Amino acid sequence: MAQEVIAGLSSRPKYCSPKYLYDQKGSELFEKICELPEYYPTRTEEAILRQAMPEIAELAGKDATLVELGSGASRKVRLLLESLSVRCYLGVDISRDFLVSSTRRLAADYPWLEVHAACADFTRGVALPEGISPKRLVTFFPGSSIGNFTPEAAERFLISLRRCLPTGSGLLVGVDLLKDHAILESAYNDADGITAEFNLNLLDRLRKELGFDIEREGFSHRAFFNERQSRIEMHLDSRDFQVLSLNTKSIRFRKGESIHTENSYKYSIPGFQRLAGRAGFSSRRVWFDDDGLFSIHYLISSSR
Ligand code: AVJ
Repeated sequence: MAQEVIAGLSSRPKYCSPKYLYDQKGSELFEKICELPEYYPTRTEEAILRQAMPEIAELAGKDATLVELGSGASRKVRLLLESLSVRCYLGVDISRDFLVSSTRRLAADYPWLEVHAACADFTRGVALPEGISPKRLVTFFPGSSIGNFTPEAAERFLISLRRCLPTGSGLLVGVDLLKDHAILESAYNDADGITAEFNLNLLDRLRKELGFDIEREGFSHRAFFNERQSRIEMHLDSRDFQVLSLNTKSIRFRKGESIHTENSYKYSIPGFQRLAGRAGFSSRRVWFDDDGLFSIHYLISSSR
């Protein structure tokens, strides 16, 4: 983490991978974001899932193994576990304690289910742990987390995922849709400032875990829609000129210079289908809400 963060802060423009937003506090703040009135993705995805469940169950078939990427609080997956006849579940998340407590809860609530947890950074690639039977596999990648990747990286990620799945495996992926910019921007600039907290929490983490002399008071949250790139960008803007030090390293900030902490790409339905197609996944079915806010795709991995 230290190496990656220092490399990002030493480049121009400065950036930090969004995966570092998810320490225990960050994961908790993200759960709060999901309940905000402005943050439509979570509740919209959940409503679409509920409606689509009979069709999803049919596509997934019986006795499937369900792998969830970025499982977090493992809330949405309960819908799947209750409606599909899943035999085995694997939750994958970078936030260790959070992962352990949420998969423990799943195991307690569903005694018939075989539950596995893998604390892993899946952005580095995916491999199934031993003991996971690869027959009838469905991967669940909810929340439009795929939007954190650039389209090129999303394509590479899907290719690496496809390579470790048996041909014909299902991928159920939530994808946030392009829409009115005001709706998008308010989802990342909520009135209660929870998203700002979530973003600024990264600085606390750098101070506590890596020993940076960095204070959240020196920065402010900024999020906006970049139309040309079709993405929400989240930044931490330096309020003033400042120099941060870590051991022998020093990192200078101009006033207003930012750390780019997250991208959240927004797609059209055909745009995402084309991307998945280039990675060797063919579209079986896509569901979306009446307002066209969010989409869920059921894709099948092909053999090439
Ligand atoms: C978890 C990556 C899907 O991009 O909307 C929410 C993270 N960042 N508010 C998103 C997030 C700020 C979220 N993802």
